[in-house]
Amino acid sequence: MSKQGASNMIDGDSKMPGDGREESSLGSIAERSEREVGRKQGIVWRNVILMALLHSGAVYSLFLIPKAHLFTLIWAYLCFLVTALGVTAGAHRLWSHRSYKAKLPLRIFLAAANSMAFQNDIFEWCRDHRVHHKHSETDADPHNAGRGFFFAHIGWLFVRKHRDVIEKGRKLDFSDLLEDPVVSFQRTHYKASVVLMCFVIPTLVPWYFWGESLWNSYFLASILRYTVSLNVSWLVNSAAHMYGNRPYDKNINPRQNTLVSIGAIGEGFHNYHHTFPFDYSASELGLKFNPTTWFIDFMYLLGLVTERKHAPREMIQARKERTGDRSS
Ligand code: ST9
Ligand code: ZN
Ligand code: ZN
Repeated sequence: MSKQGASNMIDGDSKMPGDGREESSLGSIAERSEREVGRKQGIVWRNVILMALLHSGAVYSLFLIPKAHLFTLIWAYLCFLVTALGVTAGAHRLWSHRSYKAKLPLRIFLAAANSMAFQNDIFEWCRDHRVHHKHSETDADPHNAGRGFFFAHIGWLFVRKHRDVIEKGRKLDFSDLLEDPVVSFQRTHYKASVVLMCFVIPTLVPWYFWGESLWNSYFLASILRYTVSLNVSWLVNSAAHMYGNRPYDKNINPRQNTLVSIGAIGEGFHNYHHTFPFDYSASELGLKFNPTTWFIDFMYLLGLVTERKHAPREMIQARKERTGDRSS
């Protein structure tokens, strides 16, 4: 593919000269070229190559499934669930949104689970996520869905960040994050923790406990599990910003997407989440399939969670009537 073709795919810009959609005023032409200058972000080939290798490894892993021990498959799924909780209950609902409080042992578990997810350290993940909420669907949004499905899904990891992401991000306060010693420790020891949690432990357990080959356990519990968990997370940025209804706010892009919610253990109710980001359940309580909420509620019963925030029913109803698309 030509360089221009590749960068169009990442930009999601399908306008063609002479297609009758040219800008009509000098002002908008100037604005557009300003935007394009900001978007000229060279492709980071290292990331493209690593992601291509990872995804090829994941496709190869599929052929190992019939040859693997049943316990290895169950283990790979358990690792997927822990990985997912490290992102949903950890980086997302606890550290990005502060939607509940967690005691030290739970924070340590969530940080270890987050290293298993290998999605950047908690500080960096939350920094990008807070900028995403504050500036959704603009150039300051790290995975701006306005630039198309591919960019929002994976393309944003293949280019340097738009300068607006960094400029606008610098104006936000992240001091609470590094004040948490667990977040700070994970950032300092991030590489070692990823090697251990994302690759070594998932691979060694099946080999040690039920004699699985190191080859099978590496490809199934590390490579395949990691690749699936990345894509499921990215679907929240891509599919759940494009497909689904908007019962809470029809003026924003994020949508309710049931399929994404099933994969992402309760994180696909994205119209609700962007409308009430402080809500620890990221969905209306009681109505939805939301394993992350069940986990947080269980930790609450164990005394490891306090101060779960939830939007009151009347507030939700009033908002639905005022800005919802009346779909449910
Ligand atoms: C990955 C992340 O996959 C996935 C996120 C998914 C999010 C989903 C959200 C949905 C919510 C619900 C959760 C559902 C989950 C379901 C789970 C189910 C399983 N503000 O970044 P740099 C500054 S990662 C302020 O290098 P470049 C800062 O000074 C995958 N400032 O920019 C920074 O320096 P430092 C694995 C900011 O050079 C400096 O700029 N990882 C901000 O443009 C440079 O930052 C990879 O593939 C900000 N927001 O490079 C690696 N940002 O950090 C990917 C930056 O030292 N990353 N600054 O303070 C990279 O290689 C690079 O970041 C890059 C951009 C090439 C993309
Ligand atoms: Zn969020
Ligand atoms: Zn979003």
